[in-house]
Amino acid sequence: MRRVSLETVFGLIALLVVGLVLSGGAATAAEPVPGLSRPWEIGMQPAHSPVMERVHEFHNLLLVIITSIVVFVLGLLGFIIIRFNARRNPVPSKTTHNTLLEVVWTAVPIMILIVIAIPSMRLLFFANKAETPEMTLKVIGHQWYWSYAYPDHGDLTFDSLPIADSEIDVKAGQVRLLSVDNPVVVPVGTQIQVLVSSDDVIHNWAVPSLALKKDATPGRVNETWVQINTEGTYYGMCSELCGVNHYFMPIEIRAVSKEAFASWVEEAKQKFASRPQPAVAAAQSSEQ
Ligand SMILES: [Cu+2]
Repeated sequence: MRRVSLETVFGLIALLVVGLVLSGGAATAAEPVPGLSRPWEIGMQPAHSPVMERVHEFHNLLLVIITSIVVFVLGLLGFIIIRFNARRNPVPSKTTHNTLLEVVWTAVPIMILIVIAIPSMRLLFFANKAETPEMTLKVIGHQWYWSYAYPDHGDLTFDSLPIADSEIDVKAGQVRLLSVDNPVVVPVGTQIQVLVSSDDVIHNWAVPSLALKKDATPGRVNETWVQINTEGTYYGMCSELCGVNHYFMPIEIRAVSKEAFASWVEEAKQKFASRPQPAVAAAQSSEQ
C-alpha cells in the first residue's frame, strides 16, 4: 500500500517535470521576442548584451562554488552524525584547539572570497562605462513615464508612454504592461553610452536581458552602456518604487539594423519636431 502511494508521488513529480519542460520548450519555440520573459522561465533571461553575457558567466561560476560548499558541508555534517554519535563514540574527545585546522578553516574561505572578488570587480568595471562609445542615449525618468534624447542625432527628443490595457493589440505583438507608444530605437552592433537622470523622484531604468539597471536620480547623471547584437525587441520596467504609477512605466527597446536606424532618425525628427517637450527641457536645464 505504501509502495503504491510512493510510486504515485514519483509519477506525479515526473509528469510535472515533463510538463514544465514541454511548456518551456513550446514557449521558446513560439516566442520570437528575444528580450521578453517566458512562461515557466527559471533563472535569468537569455543574454543579449556583452555585460549580460558576463553576468551569466559570473552567475555560473558562483553556482559551482556555492554548490560545492553546500555539498561539502552537508557531507561533513552527515559524517559527524554517523561517525560521532553517542552510540558509536561513547567517550568523546576533549580537544578544544587544533592550530592546523583553525588556519585551514580561516584561509580556505578567504581564498574562496578572493576567487569570487576578482571576477566580480572585473565585471563591475566592465559594466561601468563604455570604452569607445559610438553614440549617446539620454534617459530621463518622470512620474510616470520615460523620455529619451539622442544628442548625436540633432537632439531628437520624445516621451515614451505605456499603452493602456484596453488598447493593447496582441496580434501586432504588443505586450500588456510592457509595450509603449514610442519605443527606444537603437542600432545593432553599436556601443551606446547611456546617461540616466530624473526630473522628479528616483526611478530606475532596467532591462534584464541587457543587464541594464541604473538609478535615475534627480540632479545627477548616472552612466551605463549597452551594445545589442541581435535585432529585436527588449523589454524592461522602472525598478525603483517611484509612486502610485510605478508599475506603469515600462521600457521597450527596439534594436534595428544601422540603415533602419538612420531612416528611423529622419522619420522621428519629423514626427517629434512639433511636439512641445516642457518636462524634458526642464530636466536638461537642471542637469547643467
Ligand atoms: Cu519610476
